[in-house]
Amino acid sequence: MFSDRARIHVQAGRGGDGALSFRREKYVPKGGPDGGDGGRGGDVMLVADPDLRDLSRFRRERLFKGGRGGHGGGSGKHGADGERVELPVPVGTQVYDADGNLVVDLVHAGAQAVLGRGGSGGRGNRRFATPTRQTPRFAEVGGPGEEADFDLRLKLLADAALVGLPNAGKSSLLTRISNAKPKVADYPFTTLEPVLGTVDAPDGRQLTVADVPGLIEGASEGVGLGHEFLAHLERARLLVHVIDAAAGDPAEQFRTIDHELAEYGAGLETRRQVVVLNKLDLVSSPLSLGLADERIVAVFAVSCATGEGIPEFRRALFDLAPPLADSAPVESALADFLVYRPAPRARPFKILRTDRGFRIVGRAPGGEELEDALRAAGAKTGDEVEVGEDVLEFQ
Ligand SMILES: Nc1nc2c(ncn2[C@@H]2O[C@H](COP(=O)(O)OP(=O)(O)OP(=O)(O)O)[C@@H](O)[C@H]2O)c(=O)[nH]1
Ligand SMILES: [Mg+2]
Repeated sequence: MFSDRARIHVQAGRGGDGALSFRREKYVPKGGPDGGDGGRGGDVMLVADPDLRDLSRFRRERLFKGGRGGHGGGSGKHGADGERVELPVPVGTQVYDADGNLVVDLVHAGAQAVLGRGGSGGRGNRRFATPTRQTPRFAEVGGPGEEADFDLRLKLLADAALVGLPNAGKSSLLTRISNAKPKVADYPFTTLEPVLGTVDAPDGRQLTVADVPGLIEGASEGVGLGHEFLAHLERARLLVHVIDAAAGDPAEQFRTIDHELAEYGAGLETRRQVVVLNKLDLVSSPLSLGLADERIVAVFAVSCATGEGIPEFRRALFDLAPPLADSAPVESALADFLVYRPAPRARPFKILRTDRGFRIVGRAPGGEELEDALRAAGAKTGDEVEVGEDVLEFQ
C-alpha cells in the first residue's frame, strides 16, 4: 500500500571515549600519557532516491541509530568513527520536527539532509598533558549523539496533476499519454493511490504527470477518500481537470471539484487549470464547458476510448506545463545538502573518566540529568564521581 506519511525516531551515535593510558617502556618506570581520542559517533541522514515511490518502508522500521564511535586506545590510537546511517527516501519528501516546523524539503534526486549528528569523540589523556600536569589521570568521555522525532511527508513533485470526479477517465488519460499503466475500470475509486507517469515528447523533453485518486462532493468532510491525497496536487505546476462529458453538465461537475479544492486550500484554489472534456465518443452534440474562469488556461475535448483529441492535448501539455529544466526552478533556494540543527543543546559540563570513576567539570547539573549522562557514559554502581570538591559514589 502507498504510504506518504511516516514518523521516525533518530538517534545519532555516541562518540567514543578518549583513552586513559600511559606509555610502558622497558626500564622507564613511568611513561607519559598516551591515551588516544575516541571516534565520532555516526550521523543519521536522509538521501532523496529517484527510484523510490513512497515511504512504506518506515511502516516496519521507525528507529534509526547511528553507530557508536570506537574508543581511543593506548599508544595514541584513535577510535574508529561510528557507522553513518543513510536512509533513502523518495524525491519530494518533506521533514517536520516534533513542533510541526518544516525543516528539510528534499526536492532533488541525491539531496541529503543530516537529521542527527553523531557525538564528538572524547579526548584521550595525552591531550590533557601540560608542563605542570604531566600525568593526567583522566580522559574525556564521548559526547551524546543528537536524538529527535521527525515526521516525514511525501508530496509528489509533478509537472501536472490529473484531478476530477471518480470514473471521469483520469487513469485512462494517463495511460493514453504516458508510460504508466494504472488500473482502469467502470466503477468509482478504481485508483486508490497516486500514480506517476512520464510523458515523452518527440524532441526528448519529458513531463511527469500524477494521477490522483478521484474527488467527490463532500471530500472535504471526509466522504469517499476525503482529502487524503490532495497534498500531491500542491506541488504540481498545472492541474488537469478531467470531466466526463457524458455524465451531465460539465460546468456543474467543474464547480463540484473546484469547491473541494477551495476547501482544501494550500493554494489549489488559485492554481492554473486545463480542462479536459472526456468521453467525446459518447456525446452527439458539440462539447463545450459553458463556463469562463480566468484560471482555466485551455479546454480540450478528447476521447480516451478512440484516441480523438489526445495528440493535441499531449502536445499542448508541454507548452502549458514546461518541464522544470526549461523554466526557473521553483525551489532553487533549497540546498542539496542540509544539516538540520536543533536548538543547540550544548552541555555546560564535561564528563572525564578517571582511574576510579568519573569527574564532572563545568556547571554540573543536578539529580537525574547528571545520572542519565553518567549512565550513558558507562558509569556503574560503586564508581567514584568527583564533582568539584565532593567525591560521591554512583548508585
Ligand atoms: N466510452 C468511453 N469510455 C471511457 C473513456 N475514458 C474512460 N472511459 C471509461 O470510463 C471508466 C472509468 O475510467 P478510469 O480511467 O478508470 O476513470 P478514473 O477517473 O481513473 O476513475 P477513478 O480511478 O475511479 O477515480 C472506464 O470504464 C473507462 O474504460 C472515453 O473516452 N470513452
Ligand atoms: Mg483511476
